[in-house]
Amino acid sequence: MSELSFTRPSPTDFLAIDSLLDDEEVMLRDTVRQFVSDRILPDIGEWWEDGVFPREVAKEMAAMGLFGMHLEGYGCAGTSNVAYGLACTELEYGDSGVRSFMSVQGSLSMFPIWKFGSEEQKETWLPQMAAGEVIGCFGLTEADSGSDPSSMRTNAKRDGSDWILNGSKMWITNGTIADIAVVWARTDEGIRGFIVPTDSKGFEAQAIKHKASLRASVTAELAFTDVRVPDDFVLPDVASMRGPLSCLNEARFGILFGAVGAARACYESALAYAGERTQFDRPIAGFQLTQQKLVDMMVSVNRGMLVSLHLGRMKDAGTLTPEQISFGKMDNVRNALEAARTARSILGGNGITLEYPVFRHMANLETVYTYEGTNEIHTLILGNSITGLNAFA
Ligand code: TGC
Ligand code: FAD
Repeated sequence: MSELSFTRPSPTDFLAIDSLLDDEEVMLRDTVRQFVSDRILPDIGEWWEDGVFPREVAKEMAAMGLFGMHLEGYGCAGTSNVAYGLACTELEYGDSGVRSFMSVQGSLSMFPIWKFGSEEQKETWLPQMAAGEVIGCFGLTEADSGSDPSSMRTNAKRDGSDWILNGSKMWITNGTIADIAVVWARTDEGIRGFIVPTDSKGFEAQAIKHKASLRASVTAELAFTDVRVPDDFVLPDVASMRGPLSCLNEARFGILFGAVGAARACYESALAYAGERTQFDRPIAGFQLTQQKLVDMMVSVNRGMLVSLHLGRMKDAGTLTPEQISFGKMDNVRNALEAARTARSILGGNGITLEYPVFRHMANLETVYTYEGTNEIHTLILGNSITGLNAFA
């Protein structure tokens, strides 16, 4: 009788998901992982506490080709969607704010220009944005229009060959450090996208202070008072909510991968802590209740990664639908938040400090749960999809 022998699965890649990646994907993943280990993890606790994200780190991300990496041409790296997703996972292992920076630059600011812009707009802006020389932000949400952005009040009216923009936007990532804002506004022709240089007369950005989440990321309120925008700064190829919602598909896709990174960081931190921390003369990892928590987290991280990879392969094949992106965003983020809370409990009192990454991730994930479509909105998108009944209003 032949003897069967099995290698014990890795606690940090239990289902051997690495084996589903090709060499190029592994290389990219490892490069970003190293960057996070060298440049983010040593200082992120301090940045988070101080409420800053250093611009030079963004420059380094640009030099690695991360901005607009899944877009073709115009100085962009043109990687696969899976590669983009894996980069998000690694960056968010560091901090959701770091991944946010990449999402906003690549998926929310560069993508609309790449998808809906004129040839001249693409050539003007995209190479500089890929290089990190121009930083963008994305203005969709308003104080009174969050989950329902189609109720926006920001508006633009034609004035000769220019447009006059009035209104305000709320919760805008990178708003105070951006060089351009892609602003979505109501016009007589529908919802249009405006590329607004942030030094335009009448443009104001004010940082939102006292955040208890996503602190290593700038969030701002934008105000537009008779901002004059030339017609050739308006995105020509879309005039409806399809414009901003298409950008959200891209960013939500990055988030569904990213959230798994945050969950993995929490799981690994709790696993290491539980192995070292002794109570009642034994490591707390030896208690059944702790093992249950560790196993739940491990399963959740592996399942989240499998879902992400599957959706990534579908996106690369051109078959992924917005509703399927909602599936991943909704489920991976809520599971990551649950994992972070569980990890926090394993760390006991230490779990509430910034000495460990867990509380920071847990607080960040409250934002991730809310932005890019709240958990409830994605639930309703899925409900609509499977029943054919719209329950939004
Ligand atoms: P609806 O009437 O269904 O459709 C209006 C038009 O849009 C098209 N469409 C889409 N196109 C592309 N992708 C999608 N996912 C689309 N969903 C709808 C649709 O075909 C139609 O096109 P057309 O040309 O026929 O006019 O849309 P609605 O206005 O009723 O919206 C429905 C709803 C609630 C799902 C939508 O408003 C929504 O997703 N709300 C959530 C808002 C949200 O996610 N905001 C995020 C703001 S940005 C942000 O949070 C950045 S965080 C920073 C970071 O990522 O780090
Ligand atoms: P609301 O829409 O007021 O929702 C409040 C609650 O009501 C939620 O639980 C929601 O799910 C629920 N709700 C609403 N409608 C329904 C419904 N029909 N059925 C059931 N429940 C419902 N936006 C940008 O445009 N650009 C950015 O760069 C950006 N960055 C952000 C960064 C941070 C740190 C944060 C916190 C937000 C950011 N946002 C950005 C805004 C974000 O997208 C919104 O906060 C989000 O869409 C929710 O809108 P709201 O906060 O107005 O909440």
